Amino acid sequence: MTGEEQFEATIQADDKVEPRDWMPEGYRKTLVRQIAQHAHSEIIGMQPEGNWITRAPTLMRKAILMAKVQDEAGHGLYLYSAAETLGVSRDELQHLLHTGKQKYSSIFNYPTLSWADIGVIGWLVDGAAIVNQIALQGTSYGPYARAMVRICKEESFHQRQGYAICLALAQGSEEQQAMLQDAVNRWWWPSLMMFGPHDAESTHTEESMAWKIKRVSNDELRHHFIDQTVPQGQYLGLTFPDPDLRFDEETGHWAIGDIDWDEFWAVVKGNGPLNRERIANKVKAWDDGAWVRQAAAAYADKHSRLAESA
Ligand code: FAQ
Repeated sequence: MTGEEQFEATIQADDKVEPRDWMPEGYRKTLVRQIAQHAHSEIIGMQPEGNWITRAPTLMRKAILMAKVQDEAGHGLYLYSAAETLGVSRDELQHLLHTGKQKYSSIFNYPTLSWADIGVIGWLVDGAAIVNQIALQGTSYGPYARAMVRICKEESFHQRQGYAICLALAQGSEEQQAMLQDAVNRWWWPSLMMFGPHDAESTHTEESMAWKIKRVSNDELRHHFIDQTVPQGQYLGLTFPDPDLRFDEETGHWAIGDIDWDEFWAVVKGNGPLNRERIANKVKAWDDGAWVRQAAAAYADKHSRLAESA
């Protein structure tokens, strides 16, 4: 069998493609783009919640939030490692992010204005992330699929800690309930946008589905998330900022109004509320951390020389 035939057979059999296997250049490039974008999202995604670590209302909430934000750093590292197996270096990927040549999820360009935002991010943003990532556990590239299994376990805790914050606020004072409702009003539509453009507008879906990189389309995942989330919001006594939201008896699914795609594309193109600030913070952290990378490299170099001379 040629490499190409082997690749096709692996995809057809639902087996995993591994780093040393032959793969089409387009498959490799699509994976690098998606995995890097995913990794960057985890790292940039630390900023909105990191912003509240010093202001968490209790010591317990602070400890939980610190663990959650730290988990996101870990997710970024698993994903950068998966991308590295495709022949790109982590430094190269950082450079592409810092210069705006690679993207990260639109959702992380919105501000966290109140403590309720932290609950709502866990409930809606991590909730949306899990729906997408559970499907990605079945992706055809082995290192990406395996990273997803571990990430999904941790995301499940993230979603629950967010919902637990929302539940406490929903059962709290009128002011706390209003704060929670305000956060839902601001995060609902951006969370739905996380799944990407409608299938008809999605540039990569057809090819990515054929290669089994993507297993479920953007719209299908979005609908799954809506069906799962609306009853959770109702349980909390919340409303959603969509006058057209209704349960469609015929389809058995929730139907929504129109998504504001102008807002989505403005954010994706760098003009969301906080795009510039997020990247500036990231570049500063990279520059400030140069000495740590140099020290780690010098330490590793010293130990490999010691091992060689032993
Ligand atoms: N933001 O052709 P498609 C997390 C771009 S979860 C920005 O449909 P594709 C956890 C897309 O890149 C968030 N850009 O693209 C967490 C493409 O542009 P390009 C991260 C977006 O790739 C929680 C163009 O639009 N999760 O971090 C977005 O087939 C809390 C056309 O779109 C992942 O990345 C967007 N939302 O499908 C962390 C999951 N949507 O590249 C911290 C893995 C689309 O041609 C705190 N990724 N675009 O210039 C995926 O599943 C896919 O890449 C999609 C997009 C579904 C996001």
